[in-house]
Amino acid sequence: MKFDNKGVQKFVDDSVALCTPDKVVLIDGSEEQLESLRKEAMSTGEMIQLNQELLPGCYLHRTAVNDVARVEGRTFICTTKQEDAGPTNNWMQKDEAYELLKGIYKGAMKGRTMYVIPFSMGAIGSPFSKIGIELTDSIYVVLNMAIMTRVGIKVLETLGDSDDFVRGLHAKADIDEEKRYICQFPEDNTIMSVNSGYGGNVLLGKKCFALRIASYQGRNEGWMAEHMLILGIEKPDGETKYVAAAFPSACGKTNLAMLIPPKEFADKGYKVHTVGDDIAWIRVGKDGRLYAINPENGFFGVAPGTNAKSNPNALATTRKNTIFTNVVHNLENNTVWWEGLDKNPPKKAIDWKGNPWTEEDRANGVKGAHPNSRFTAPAKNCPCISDEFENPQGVPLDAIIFGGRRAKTAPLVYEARDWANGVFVGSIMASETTAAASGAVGVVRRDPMAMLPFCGYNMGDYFQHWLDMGEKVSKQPKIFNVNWFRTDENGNFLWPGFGDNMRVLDWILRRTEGTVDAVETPIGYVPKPEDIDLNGTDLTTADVANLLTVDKDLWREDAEGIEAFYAKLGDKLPAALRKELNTLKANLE
Ligand code: GTP
Ligand code: SPV
Ligand code: MN
Repeated sequence: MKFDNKGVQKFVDDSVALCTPDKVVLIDGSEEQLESLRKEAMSTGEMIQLNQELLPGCYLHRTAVNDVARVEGRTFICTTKQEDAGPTNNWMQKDEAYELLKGIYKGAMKGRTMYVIPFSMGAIGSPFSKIGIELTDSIYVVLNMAIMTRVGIKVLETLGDSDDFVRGLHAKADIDEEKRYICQFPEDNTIMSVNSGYGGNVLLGKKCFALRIASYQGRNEGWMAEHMLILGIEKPDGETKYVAAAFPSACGKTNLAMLIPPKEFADKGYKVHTVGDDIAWIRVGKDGRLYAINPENGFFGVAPGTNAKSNPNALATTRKNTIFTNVVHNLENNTVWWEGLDKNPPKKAIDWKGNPWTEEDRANGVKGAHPNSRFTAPAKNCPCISDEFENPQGVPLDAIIFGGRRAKTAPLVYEARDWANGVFVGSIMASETTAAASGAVGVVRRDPMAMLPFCGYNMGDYFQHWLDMGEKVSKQPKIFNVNWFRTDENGNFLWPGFGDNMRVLDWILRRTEGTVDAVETPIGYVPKPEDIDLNGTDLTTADVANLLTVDKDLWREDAEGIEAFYAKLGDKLPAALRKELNTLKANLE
């Protein structure tokens, strides 16, 4: 295969020589080519075509049972020096990693086709955008990348003869867990992923490029790549304010990004516009404010729990041209189902493992869909997609919100005192683990800025970069922390969440406008309970007061955890954050 771009030519030639595919096919971005690939995937059973009347353009795919989530233990940052990956990443010396991987990729595509996917993260040609080339032997990956990113010839034309592109090589190989590696080489703009066929491990534009490689690029080039949704909130006066929010995996980004305001807010004229649900690239604009784009072109969302009440916009987004992964196949009408979709699980069904899902299974509480089952849906399907979605300059941010899944310690919402304190608040985030990554679920761990699994360099340097970015902007967004997941002694959520989160966003916006007061606590500012609009809920001001308590004993315990985490960063820990921790401790005395 011939390319005008010398760098692309060499990358493809070297990879072909290593993986020895039978055929090489360039993905040109045309609907005809994608359609023929869908047909091929149907003929081999890789994808199942769903009911085309009810779900036009929709397909179902099942991954291997041992391959259903990101694998953090097998994800590596490969650099020359270990210090550059830092204490929070798995590290491999980069030359050793190349050697090891060469052995695994050797001949891995024999008898298979290698697809060459030119893709753009961000609108093609935007000054915010970056280009990648993913080579893969999976049609499922090609079809997902065609939804999640902008793919095709146009991308190659935009790249021209530039060498500024990310090289991604993915081979399914034998889906062998023992030989599964997700390796990022930030110094070489290179990603190598092998022995997996699942989402975040193989859609290389997403976590591998848009966060791990891009966070490193952003530090060198003076911008930020963050695990954040981007949301526009239109107020009754017609003005739209934008916020970005970082929550760990499966902690509510897609849901918040597509929020439908409660009736009382909608009646007043509030509307929500989705810009992104997972990743934000943030730069300083000409006016000195921070601007964010969503580099993706689709949503790779968690299916379970998505329903007409919790997230009608997400559900509507998945009604056409969507790929479902590891959900229940409803054989009654050839559609899909998952836990939390409705109260009528199909009687005739196949579970995510590909086995009949019987009455008995259901009675025994055997789940039909994998807890990390997902939909891949085009952003343009979303009923509330923002008019600014394609804006090459991005949207200006008024607030940055951090948040996690904390049963106790964190209050419903609090506001940082200033930028440095806000960086501290992000750096001390902790959250219960979820099914989005393999391993135990429900264990509290430190997940700074929701970037623990995604920061492509030393976390201490990353914190310093956050502090430095604050210095570069003329109008800093205010920084907040939210927690939708506080529970009572029986484990029930105390806050209704979902659409009702608008009530907290409303307070956040009013704080950015300086039109509402707050109460100072040892950790920052919390609302006066009566300032959270409860109109239309059965909550009382006392309930909100309870959600806003800052328990000094719990926070003292947390401060110990922060201390231990900070200790790991050694002398990479910025002095400003050490000072913030000392202030917190003093405030808790
Ligand atoms: P990734 O795609 O993995 O990055 O996840 P995400 O952060 O986009 O999470 P998502 O919005 O898909 O939500 C994950 C889970 O959290 C789902 O089971 C939701 O039902 C649940 N969830 C989301 N928002 C809320 C909320 O406000 N309250 C409660 N109790 N649960 C929520
Ligand atoms: C996450 O885990 O944060 C996701 C899904 O958004 S994945 O693409 O698998 O990373
Ligand atoms: Mn995510």
